[in-house]
Amino acid sequence: MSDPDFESWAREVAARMETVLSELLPTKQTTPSRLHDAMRYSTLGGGKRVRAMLVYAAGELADASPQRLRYPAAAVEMIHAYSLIHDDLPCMDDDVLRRGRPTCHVEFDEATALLAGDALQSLAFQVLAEPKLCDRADNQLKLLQVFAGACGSRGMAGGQAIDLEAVGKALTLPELEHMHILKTGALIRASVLMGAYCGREIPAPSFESLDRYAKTVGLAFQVVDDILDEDGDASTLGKTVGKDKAANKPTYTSVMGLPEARKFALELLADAHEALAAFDGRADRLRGLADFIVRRER
Ligand code: GRG
Repeated sequence: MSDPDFESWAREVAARMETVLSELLPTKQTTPSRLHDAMRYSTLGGGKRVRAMLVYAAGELADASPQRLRYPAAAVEMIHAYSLIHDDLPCMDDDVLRRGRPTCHVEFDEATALLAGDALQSLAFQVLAEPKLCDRADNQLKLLQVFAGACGSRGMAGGQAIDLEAVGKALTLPELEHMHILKTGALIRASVLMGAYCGREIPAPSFESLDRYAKTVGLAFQVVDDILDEDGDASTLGKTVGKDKAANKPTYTSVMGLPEARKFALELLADAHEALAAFDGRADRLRGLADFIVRRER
């Protein structure tokens, strides 16, 4: 069932992100204009902005100001756009459709797409070097550490490497879970933790519960992504469906079957709510996001 309050908040965050990202990205007129055009093309005008929403929702829990939160929210969306550009390249998933439009290398060219991804990554870290992003400088360093870890070989890039190696192989459930936690879960977890680091100090037991929520929704996101790749609608998703099966890639639906994968996603949703049980109404956006992540159709 859709929640009109959550939907209007989600639309508001998406609109805010469009403005923030547009301001932080170099203009098309700035030299080299083709590269900047490609960076803007891949970052603006599309995407659900789930990661930015998680930053804002976790920040809300810690009473962080939206003025501050726009920096990690923009940084995570830049890294996400970078990962999608590279993921779509012929040397990786070789896809032509993303967010309902031609992929970056199709619209521009492979070299430009590669550079656009690289430049988005450095811009993301530049944005996080904003002075006094957190009340305490050591929290800003922790934020950077979590974010860098989530992007690297023990995070998203590592998950992608395992994904590429797994083509045509049968993975066990623990192996599949490990791949998904790195490839998708790490950046989603980092989104939540970065939002929290921007606000007041959260006591360690509560921070651990928040981290449990973050890890759970991170895994749930990819389980649902696997379900939608099997069972979703290409025009709603704005990307090619059935690619994992065609590429003979192990997914939750290939390993567990579609009904079991759906059941697992709902179990993860219950775990995510359980992790937030001790929080008051300030965690309601995070609760709504867990529902959205698991029940989404795109
Ligand atoms: C960028 C550090 C870095 C490394 C590159 C290419 C690559 C290594 C990693 C790819 C990781 C990847 C593409 C994971 C899939 C994540 C995923 C489920 C993407 C879809 O996310 P949505 O549904 O997309 O949030 P929108 O379009 O709504 O933003």
